[in-house]
Amino acid sequence: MSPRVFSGMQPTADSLHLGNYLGALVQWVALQETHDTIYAVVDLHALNEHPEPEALRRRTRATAAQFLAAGVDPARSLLFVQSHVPQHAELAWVLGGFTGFGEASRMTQFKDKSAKQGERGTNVALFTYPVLMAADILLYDAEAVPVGEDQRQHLELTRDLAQRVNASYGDIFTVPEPHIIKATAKIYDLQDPSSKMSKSGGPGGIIEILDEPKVISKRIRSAVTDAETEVRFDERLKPGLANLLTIYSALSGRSISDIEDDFAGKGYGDFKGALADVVVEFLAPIREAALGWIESPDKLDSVLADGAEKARMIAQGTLERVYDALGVVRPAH
Ligand code: ATP
Ligand code: LTN
Repeated sequence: MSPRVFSGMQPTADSLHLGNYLGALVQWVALQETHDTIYAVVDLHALNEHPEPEALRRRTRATAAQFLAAGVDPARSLLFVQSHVPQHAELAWVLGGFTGFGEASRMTQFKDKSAKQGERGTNVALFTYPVLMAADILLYDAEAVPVGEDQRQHLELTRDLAQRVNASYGDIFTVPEPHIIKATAKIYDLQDPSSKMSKSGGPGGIIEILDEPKVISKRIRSAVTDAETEVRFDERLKPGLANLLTIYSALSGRSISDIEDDFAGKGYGDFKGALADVVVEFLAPIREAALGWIESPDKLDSVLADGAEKARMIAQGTLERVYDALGVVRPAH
C-alpha cells in the first residue's frame, strides 16, 4: 500500500482563496499520484464560530465542490465530511487526556484568535481545536499532511501526542510529517502583505476561487506594492510584489527569474495586467467545475457518502486499536 496522506479544510467561507489553493490544495491533488490520499471538509472544526445553519450547509458542500473542481478525484481519494465519521470526535476526546493545558495554551493560532475575541468570546472548542485536528490525522495513520505554513505548530503537537501515546502504550499511532512546500507555504494578503491571505481578512486582500473574473482583475490591479517600478523578487524590501510574483510563478509554472526577465523595463501596471490574465484563465475552469458540482447536490452528497463509508472503516479500526491498548472494554457484539 502507498503511504497515506490526510488533510482537511474548514467550511468557513463560500469560496476558498488562493492561499488555500496554492498552500494546500495543489499538493492534495499532486499527492494522489504517489500516495493513498484522504481529504475531509472538517465541519466540526467550524462549529466553534456558530455559523448560520444554512450557511454551514451551503459552505460544507461548496468546499467539497471546490476540492473536486481543483482535481481531487473520488476514484483515487477518499473525500468526506468530518462529522460523517464520528470516530474523529471520539479520538479527540481520548487525545485530550494526553494534551497538557500549558501545551494547548501555547498554540499561536489559539493565542491570536482568543486575544482578538476576548475571554467572553473564547470557547473551549477553540482551545481544543488542535486536538481534534490531531485526531483527524492520527485516525488514518497518515504519514504526510499537506498544509500551509500556519499549520506547522499544530502538526508538531500532533506528532508529540502520537509519540507520547506510543511511548506509554506501544506502537499505536503513525507519527506524521508536515508536507509544506516552501515557495507557496504562505500567500499574503494583497492589501497587507505582512499578513497571510485569510478568509477572515479584508475583502480587498483575497482572491477567491469562485470570484468573477472582473473582481479578480480589480483586486490584482489594486494590490499594494511599493514606490519603485522594477519587477524584481525581494521579499524583504518588496513584499507585495514578491507575493504577486509567487502567485504568477505558481499558476503559470514558470520560474520567478523568467518572469522578471519578461517584465524588465516594464512597470507594475503591465505586470499586474498580465498576472490578472494568468489568474483569471487559471481559475475559470475550476470555478466552472465547482459551480457544476454545487448545482448537483445529490451527486455531490453521494460522493461524500461513499467517502465517509470507507473512512469510517479505517477510522473504526484505529479507534479499536486505541481503546484496546488503553483497556477500554469493547461491546461483546
Ligand atoms: P483561512 O485563514 O483562510 O480562514 P483557515 O486557517 O481557516 O484558513 P482552513 O480552511 O481550515 O484554514 O484550511 C486551509 C488550508 O489552507 C490549510 O492547509 C492552511 O495552512 C492553508 N492556508 C490558509 N491560508 C493560507 C495562505 N495564506 N497561504 C498558504 N496556505 C494557506
Ligand atoms: N486546522 C486546519 C484545518 C484542519 C486540518 C486537519 C488540516 C483540521 N484538521 C487535519 C490538516 C489535517 C486549518 O487549516 N485551519
